[in-house]
Amino acid sequence: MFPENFVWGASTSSYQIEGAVDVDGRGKSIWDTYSHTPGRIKNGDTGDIACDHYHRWPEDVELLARGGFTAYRFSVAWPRILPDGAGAVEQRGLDFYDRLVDGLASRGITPWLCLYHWDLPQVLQDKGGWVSRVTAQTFADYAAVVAKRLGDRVKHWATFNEPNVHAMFGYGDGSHAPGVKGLPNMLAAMHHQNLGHGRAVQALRAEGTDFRVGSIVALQRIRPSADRDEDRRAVERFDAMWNGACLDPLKLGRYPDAVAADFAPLIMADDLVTMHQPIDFVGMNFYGPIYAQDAPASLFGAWFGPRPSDMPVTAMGWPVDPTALTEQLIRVSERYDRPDIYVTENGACYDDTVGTDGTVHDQARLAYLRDHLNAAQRAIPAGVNLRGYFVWSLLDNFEWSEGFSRRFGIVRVDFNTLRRTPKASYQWLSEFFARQKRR
Ligand code: IFM
Repeated sequence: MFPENFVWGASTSSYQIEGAVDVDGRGKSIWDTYSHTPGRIKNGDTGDIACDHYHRWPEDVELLARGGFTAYRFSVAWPRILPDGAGAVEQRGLDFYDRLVDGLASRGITPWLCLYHWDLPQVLQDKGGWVSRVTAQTFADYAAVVAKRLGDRVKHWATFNEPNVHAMFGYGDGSHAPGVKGLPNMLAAMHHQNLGHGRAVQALRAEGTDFRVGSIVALQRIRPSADRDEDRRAVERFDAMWNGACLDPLKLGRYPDAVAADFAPLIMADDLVTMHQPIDFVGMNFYGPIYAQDAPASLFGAWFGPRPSDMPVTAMGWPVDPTALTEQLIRVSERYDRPDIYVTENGACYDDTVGTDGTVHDQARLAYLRDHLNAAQRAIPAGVNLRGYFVWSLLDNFEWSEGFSRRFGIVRVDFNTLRRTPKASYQWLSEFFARQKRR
């Protein structure tokens, strides 16, 4: 059993589900530009319609309520609120999230608002995006706008979702929007998001003394691809860049030793002090262990290597090993002196098959969730202050460069009709939540 008051949530993100990209004055984001660039996304998919959550949100809130979820993490699309990135506020964009927050409250579901899940206004990218220092302050100003409007009802705030992944793939290897490449760009994008986090925390605190504020980072267990000294050294660098670079400055006020020299030229005056604001929780997105190998010619000298050949994988090719979740929770807890931790994303992509009666018996996903919940639970007696678990994701959605070809949802979305059908994993989770609440 999990502790009483444990938070049972589901996570989504704006560009992956909302659609309605030209509605109510929304500006363009980097993902609009990227997905409309031929050859970038599998099958030429875009988020133009996605799950049409912008119009169908009442149905989605109903799914959360029926599933027994006590919390819902969504992200706000910055270009809906500030179509020009800064300056004039689009009230209709705020109205949408206002309705959503009220809808959640009416069903007793706590909103967890994430300010940034990768959909930067394109106009800001045109000025350098996260490679530019200026974006950090522009982000904090945006945070204040959202908090002023929703802060009377939203008390749980995350500044970023996976700034590490966004920087690595969006500004490092170019496989995500905005498609920028190169180590200097990646490092700048990490540093400026860290700075944006610090300034946004200050802005949020000024708006609400009762806010619970944190950041969400993809935190995976990193293991060597092979039993070689080179790969063990690669693990140290990969771990520092992947797990440490967007969390050590926030929690410890410094960059990890293994990458400190890389960031040194970017650090100005009181940057590290600004990044190191007290925060109330660490959000940990976990999918599976990463096997790293020495790769001198790669982006930062260490990269993804082969996994053990007998290790099961999801349809993304990601290794499945729940013990890595327990280990990583303990590691994060110990490194940062036992903060409150929420698993803010965990889930699995499998190629679902639809039965003749329309049902989806996603046994592999169900087993993945069951085993990872067990693994998360095992971290608690080891001293981890684990406070909640959010499944990724409520709905099948736009899986970035994979488009709609990859499904992570516990609810199936037919992307022709937009019909939602809860899968067996949804049913199982809702029964699991009910058992947890009954005692
Ligand atoms: O879909 C993504 C999400 O946007 C961020 N974390 C990982 C998920 C699965 O790839």
